[in-house]
Amino acid sequence: MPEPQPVMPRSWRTETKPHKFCPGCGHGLVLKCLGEAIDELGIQDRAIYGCDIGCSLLSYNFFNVDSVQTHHGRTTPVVTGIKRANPDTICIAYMGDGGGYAIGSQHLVNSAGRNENITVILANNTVYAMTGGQMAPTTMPGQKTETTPYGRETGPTGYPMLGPEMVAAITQEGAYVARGTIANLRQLKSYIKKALENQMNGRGFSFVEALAACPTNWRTNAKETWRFVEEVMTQHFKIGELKNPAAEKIVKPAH
Ligand SMILES: Cc1ncc(C[n+]2csc(CCOP(=O)(O)OP(=O)(O)O)c2C)c(N)n1
Ligand code: SF4
Repeated sequence: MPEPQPVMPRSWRTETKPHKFCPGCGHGLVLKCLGEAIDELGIQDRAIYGCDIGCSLLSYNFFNVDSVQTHHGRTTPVVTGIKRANPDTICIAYMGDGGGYAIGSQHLVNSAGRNENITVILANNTVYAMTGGQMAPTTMPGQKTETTPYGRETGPTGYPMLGPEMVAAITQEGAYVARGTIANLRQLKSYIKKALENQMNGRGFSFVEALAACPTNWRTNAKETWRFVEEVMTQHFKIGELKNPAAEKIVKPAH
């Protein structure tokens, strides 16, 4: 009897699987939620997927949808241009925390400020993973990285960037903003679905940060990886919806 195959989202390209992420990587889980969300909303034929430089680029051929891979930090403006030229498409920009909060932060801020009708999904793994695990804007206080070998000191380097909180503060009415985690995939998928529905309903900017894992650069085993995601990251990054126009109220993240 042939081995039962794992169920993949219909919008994934089966011929490019197994994917190229390291074992235990968070990117694959976030993209599984995105794939299932695309399937359940029935938007595969009009979805456009953009990915950044960083480990997210390994997903350039991940989906069976029109896809584009951009320069580092530039996925948001590329996807904005595609959406403006083709308003009937559903445009998704996928990136890491370095791409969204460091080199591409100006694009995130300005597209959010203009209430562009696109969906940005950002995997926060607390490091610049693809280049070998340097400190990122989201590195946790005390976290050891290639460039903070004694742990991140908040004095000279500040505190981890609170992306969804910033986006919630600068967006107009109509924006959807949430932070989910790979430790709760059902919830993360529901946030991504609501973000896509926000765009489908023409309400404007939608943004989901997903707490993700990089065991390769964290140098953690499976148990340590999950402990870092569930217990350490959530001390600073609160999970929940920050703005949900469908619910017509601002929801405080759960503490
Ligand atoms: C303009 C430019 N600057 C710097 C780099 C080098 N670079 C490639 S990936 C990367 C960091 C990626 O980190 P992040 O965006 O957090 O994604 P991750 O790899 O963690 O998923 C950097 C600095 C580049 N490719 N292009
Ligand atoms: S280096 Fe980290 S983020 Fe990149 S594929 Fe490996 S586990 Fe994932």
